[in-house]
Amino acid sequence: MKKIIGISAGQYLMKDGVFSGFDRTYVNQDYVRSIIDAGGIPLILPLTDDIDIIRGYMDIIDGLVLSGGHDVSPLMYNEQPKPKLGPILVSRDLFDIQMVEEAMERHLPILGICRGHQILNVALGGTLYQDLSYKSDDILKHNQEQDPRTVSHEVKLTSNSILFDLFKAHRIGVNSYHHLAIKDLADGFKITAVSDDGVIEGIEHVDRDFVLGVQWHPEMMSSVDKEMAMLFKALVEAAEENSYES
Ligand SMILES: [Mn+2]
Repeated sequence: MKKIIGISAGQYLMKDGVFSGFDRTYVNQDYVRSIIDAGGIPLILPLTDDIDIIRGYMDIIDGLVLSGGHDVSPLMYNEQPKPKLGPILVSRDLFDIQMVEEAMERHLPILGICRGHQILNVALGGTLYQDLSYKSDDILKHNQEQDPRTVSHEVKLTSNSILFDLFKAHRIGVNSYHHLAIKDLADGFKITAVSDDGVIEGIEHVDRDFVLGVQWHPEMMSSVDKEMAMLFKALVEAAEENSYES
C-alpha cells in the first residue's frame, strides 16, 4: 500500500459569505497534489489540543508535512511580541509543536514548509526573528508578488545535505512568502540553505534520515520544477524506507 503522508491543517475565520464567522480547516491544494504526484496518500490533519487524537494521527501516518500559515507566536520561544509580528494562532502553534514532538518520538520523516520550517525549529528549542527587519535593515525581498511557481530569489545549498543531493547544485532559485525567519537554530539541526542576506532557508536534522525544513514553498513550484517535486518524492521514499518500530 502507498504511504500515508499527513499534512498539518491551518484554520481561519471566514470573513465573508454564508459561513462568515465560522472557523474553517484548510490546506492549499498544492500540498495535496504534491503528495499525490510523489506517490503518497495525502491526509489532512485538523488542529486539536487533544493529545490522544494527535497520537491517533501518528498511528495512521507514515510521514508528516508541516504546512504554511500564521506567524508563530514568540511566546512559544519565550520572547514577547514586537510590533511587526503578524496574525498568530496559538492553538495551531501548540498543535504543531505537539505533532513534531510525537513524530520525532516515532522517528517519522518530517518536511516543514515555510511556517512549518519555523515551527519545526521552535518545537525543538530554536527561536525566530519576528520580522526580517529585526535581523537586518539590508535584506532581500522575501514577500513574492508574482506567480508562486516562479523563482523570487536564490539560495546557497551546502554539500552533504538532502537538498544538495536532490538539486545537485550549489545555488537554486526558490519562491518566497515569509517575513519571519529562523534566528537561533535548534540543537540537532544543521543549516543546508541560506539566501545571500544570511536568512536560513533550509535546515536538516543531523541524527535523522529525513527531518527537514525549507523556508520556501516547494509545493507551489512542484508542478513546473522537477527538483521541487523530487523533494516530495524523497519524503515519500523516506516513509517507505523507515524501519523504525515505536
Ligand atoms: Mn525567502
